[in-house]
Amino acid sequence: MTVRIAIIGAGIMGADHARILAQDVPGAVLQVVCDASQDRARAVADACSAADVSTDPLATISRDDVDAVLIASPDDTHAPLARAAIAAGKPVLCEKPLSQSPEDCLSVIEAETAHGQRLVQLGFMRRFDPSYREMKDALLRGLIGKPIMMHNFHRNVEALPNFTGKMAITNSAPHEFDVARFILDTDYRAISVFQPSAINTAKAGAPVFMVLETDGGQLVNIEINNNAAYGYDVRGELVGESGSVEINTPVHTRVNSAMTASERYAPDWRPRFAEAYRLQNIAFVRFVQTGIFPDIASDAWDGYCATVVAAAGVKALESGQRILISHIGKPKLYA
Ligand code: ISE
Repeated sequence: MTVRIAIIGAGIMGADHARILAQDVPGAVLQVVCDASQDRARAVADACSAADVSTDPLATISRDDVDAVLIASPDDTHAPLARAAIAAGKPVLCEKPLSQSPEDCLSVIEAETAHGQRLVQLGFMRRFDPSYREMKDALLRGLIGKPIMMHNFHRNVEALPNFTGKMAITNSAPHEFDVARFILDTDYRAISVFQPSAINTAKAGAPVFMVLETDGGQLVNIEINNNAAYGYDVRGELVGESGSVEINTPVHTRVNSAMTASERYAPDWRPRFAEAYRLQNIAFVRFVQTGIFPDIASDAWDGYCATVVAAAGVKALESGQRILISHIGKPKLYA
């Protein structure tokens, strides 16, 4: 079955998803590109041979020639558009975060529960990244013993002018909240947040350092530094009682010259996680074709859990206190 997909949002991620679907995902057809700017929608549609463009997301979602929806519009539109897709009974791959408000995430969960079936696959693509997959696999095979700590570093080249410490927690860190929770198979019980005092406060994107305590008794630390200057760099190490697993950045070459060996960094997350996005989008199309939710993908419940942690993290940053994390019981649909 060919899956006709509408992409809502033709910005950085919408354009990237359009390219991936058009080039790398057998069985997917790019049916509509929808964006508030008709010109932007047209540019992406032309580059990826989409059949049509639109500026109306709700009308796009309900079209008869659209089987599934990919949401890559601004963060605050994710939950309302996901609810619209659920109301239309259409599977949706929604970029992270599901919402920055736990209540708004719950409204998506309620809509899905009323529908009786999971339709929302959330774009926490790191679960599909081969390095994190191997980390989880090594843990499950007992190669490192009982897990006790996980270290995470997440660095961007330069923060956008509006990027705040709060956004580091609500926009960047949810990737780590989700992937560490996925690898350790646990929820979190508390979060503490620190910022170095030796920072240039006039510059957007101040670094944030978080320590999370899990229900499984592990410590998870996360450095978010959106002004790392030298490249996009994501590192991680899972430490167990008898070993550890570090993730490696995939690089194809090392240049040896003038007594020096050098490797390139990606300028942003798209090349670093290209394989993860590709595998995630293939899994989504298979989900639409078979009705079987991909076993490793994040769902609306996972989106809610990440947002609950982010909300607690913001409180911890603002208050300087360790904040306890709690959420509602897991609805049956997500068990
Ligand atoms: C951005 O919003 C993303 O989602 C990227 O995956 C992440 O690496 C980046 O730090 C975020 O700001």
